[in-house]
Amino acid sequence: MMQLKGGRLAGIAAVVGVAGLLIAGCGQQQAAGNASAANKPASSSTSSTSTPAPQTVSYNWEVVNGGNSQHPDWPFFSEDGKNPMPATVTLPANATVTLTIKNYDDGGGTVPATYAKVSGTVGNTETVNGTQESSFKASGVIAHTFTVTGLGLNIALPAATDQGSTVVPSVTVVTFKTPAKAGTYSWQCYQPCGTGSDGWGGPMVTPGWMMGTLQIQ
Ligand SMILES: [Cu+2]
Repeated sequence: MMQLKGGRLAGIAAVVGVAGLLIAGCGQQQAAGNASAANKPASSSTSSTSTPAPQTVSYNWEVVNGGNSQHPDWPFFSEDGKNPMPATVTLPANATVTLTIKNYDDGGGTVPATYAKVSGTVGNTETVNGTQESSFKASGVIAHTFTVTGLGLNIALPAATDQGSTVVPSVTVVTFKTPAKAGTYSWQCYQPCGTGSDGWGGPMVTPGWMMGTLQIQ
């Protein structure tokens, strides 16, 4: 489990109150959480009964269009612009998250209509290159999506543009609220950008690349 690059220390503080059960084995120590954990029955399997204080956090992600030595031809979501995301991405619970995603992939594909609409964000909108958007054409525009079905969250990432030999990334900014309670969700890109005849292989099925786990804690 990794804390996202750019996250604030407050994100770690938000873990206070989450039972030690959840974070045992993740290599994190949350001494302040011991008091509430001690009051739980030993057999408790719930991860949290308290709501952390609200907070505001922001992160910068990228979608990189290949070039990773592991799989040079696969696009991937990234925190550092070089490596895929961790298999499990962690966001604080009860937080207002502003996410900025620079997409360097210039290939727009086709998505089911559902994923051409922005959902689950504040106002069901996102800002792309400074312009507020709520939906896109389903074909030829969207290069990738960051979709968390369990949260109703769909962020569509329009293709980058080529200007001569320079790729100008699309810059998408969204704000959304995370659930008040801890939980585990799946995220997936729904533009078939992977390998195989249907585009659903390779990065589309490899955690951290075009899909993975989202942990709210
Ligand atoms: Cu994708």
